[in-house]
Amino acid sequence: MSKRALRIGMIGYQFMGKAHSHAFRDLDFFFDLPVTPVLQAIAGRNEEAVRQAAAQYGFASFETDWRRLIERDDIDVIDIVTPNVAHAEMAIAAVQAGKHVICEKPLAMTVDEAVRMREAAAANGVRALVCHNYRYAPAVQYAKRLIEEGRLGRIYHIRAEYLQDWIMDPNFPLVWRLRKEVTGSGALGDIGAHILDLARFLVGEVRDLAATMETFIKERPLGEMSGGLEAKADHSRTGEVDVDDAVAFLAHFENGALGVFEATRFAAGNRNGNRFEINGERGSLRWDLENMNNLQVYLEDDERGMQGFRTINCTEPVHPFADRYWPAGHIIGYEHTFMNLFATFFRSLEDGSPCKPDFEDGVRNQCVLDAVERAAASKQWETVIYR
Ligand code: SOE
Repeated sequence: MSKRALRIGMIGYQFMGKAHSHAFRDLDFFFDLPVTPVLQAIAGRNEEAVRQAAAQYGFASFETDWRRLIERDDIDVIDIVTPNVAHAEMAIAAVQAGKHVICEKPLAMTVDEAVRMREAAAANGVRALVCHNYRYAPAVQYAKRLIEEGRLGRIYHIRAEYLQDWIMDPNFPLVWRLRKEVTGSGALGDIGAHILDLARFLVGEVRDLAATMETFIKERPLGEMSGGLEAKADHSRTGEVDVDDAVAFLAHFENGALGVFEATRFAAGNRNGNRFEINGERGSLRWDLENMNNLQVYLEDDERGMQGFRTINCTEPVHPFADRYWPAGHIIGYEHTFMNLFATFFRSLEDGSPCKPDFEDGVRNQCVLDAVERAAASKQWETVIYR
């Protein structure tokens, strides 16, 4: 018997559009899901570009008006991969039309927007996912399991960093990710939000924090993204950078743990350095996205003389999601984090099982981002105000 189709309508088509489309296309191959994702339609304002994206990614049709996509009765899930400024309006319209929603991170521009999104989803009885894909790396899921089993005991520290270098060149243009009115914040919301999600997933909720933010290059030529993390500049005109290039913050967690966070797009040589170390009373864990199949584990209980970090290659059938792919030792990559997340979400739509991170997580994440901005401005410790 053929499975029910889960018809996807995507809004936007750049880097994340490609990553999500790829994941949807491969899900049926690797996962035994109760539904079959179908790439039904994609929306974008530029007709030629959206037509091309539809053809490349495999969507059956396209729209040049996202409202039209949301109105269509042959769509079950709306996937929002647009710049941040559009998330709230699109997500609220989608849930009001009875569609489930997947939304890229950070969930919104402000806490107010995020709260309205969460409430609209709840009021319309649909499911809403925020796309923090890294918590779905098998090694990160395994880290979570070890922590929940108490292998580390009480958690004392997390130090997490997300280091990139793709905007270091002063001639790199003022793309949307560098314009406050379109993106909300800079490194903070773009990549800081990811390590915060990992910290919330693995350690718990942040209570209060102290922060500082820096903008190193204050003026840039105008320009737009041209694919991946590449951009085209118009050197005849320049504009002011009004978001952070880098952010650092110290945090207390509600459970007493201490966090040290750094997010920057000015760390030369770090193309996508998303890393954390967690220290507990009985051991430590280390993870690095650029070596994402491995989890480094240190356990205090190991025999003296034999202690040290061991490398667990999280590709054994016992590791979360690993049995979906290849035999042990045959590694997976970045794209599989999206597949694991979407597989969990789509299954949850059918059987009602929980799927995190949802819009509640998006709101909580946004509340911490807000506290970081407040603390950087006030130069004081700020309490996170959860709503
Ligand atoms: C650019 O910094 C970016 O594409 C982020 O927007 C993504 O969320 C991150 O996963 C990779 O880097």
